[in-house]
Amino acid sequence: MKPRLWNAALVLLLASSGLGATAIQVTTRNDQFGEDTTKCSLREAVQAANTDTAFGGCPAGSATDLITFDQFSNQPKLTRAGRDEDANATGDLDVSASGTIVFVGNSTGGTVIDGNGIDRVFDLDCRSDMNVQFNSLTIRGGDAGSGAGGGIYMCAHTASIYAVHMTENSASSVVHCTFRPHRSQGQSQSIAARSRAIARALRTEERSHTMATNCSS
Ligand SMILES: [Ca+2]
Ligand SMILES: [Ca+2]
Repeated sequence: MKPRLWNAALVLLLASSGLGATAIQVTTRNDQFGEDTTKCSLREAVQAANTDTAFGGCPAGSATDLITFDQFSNQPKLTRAGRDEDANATGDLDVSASGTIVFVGNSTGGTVIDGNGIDRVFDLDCRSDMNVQFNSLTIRGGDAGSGAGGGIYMCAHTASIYAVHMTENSASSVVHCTFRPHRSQGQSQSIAARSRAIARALRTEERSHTMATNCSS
């Protein structure tokens, strides 16, 4: 995927925030939560962004957070079992930060976030003051169980996906999306969107389509 696509979106989003972004770099693929303060895991990065407090080796977040991945963290795998938990300690990654949080991978092949079948991968809280964006990464292996959104459950004020590959995600409850450029309707087990969330997946598991928009449960 050409980086300028998500770069342009990122610049627009950060410019609209009116604030400088705090960079939080993930430095391990291990699913840590408070241990090993020499390494910052993806779950710990989300926690630092949620709380605007340094956590587990990650720097404190701020109103606008930019979560990036170094060369040692390109395949984060969730291993902390425990569904139906919204404190970000187990199962899915619970994003609940006020303000803006942007996940920026290195490429769809280079940054692969694996749900490992223990839960969905990302759960975006129903906050009216939260905006979330995913860029240039892959989300795979999420399993929402009886719920919806095996890859991402979106209930943030706005949520956008640019140059993201969703694959091997499963959910018992599917949602309907409009796929572009063919403007056809289809179902997605990867994405469930509510509120004003907009899903723009440039590559999805629905192979005949390139973008998924206006998903609704
Ligand atoms: Ca750590
Ligand atoms: Ca969770």
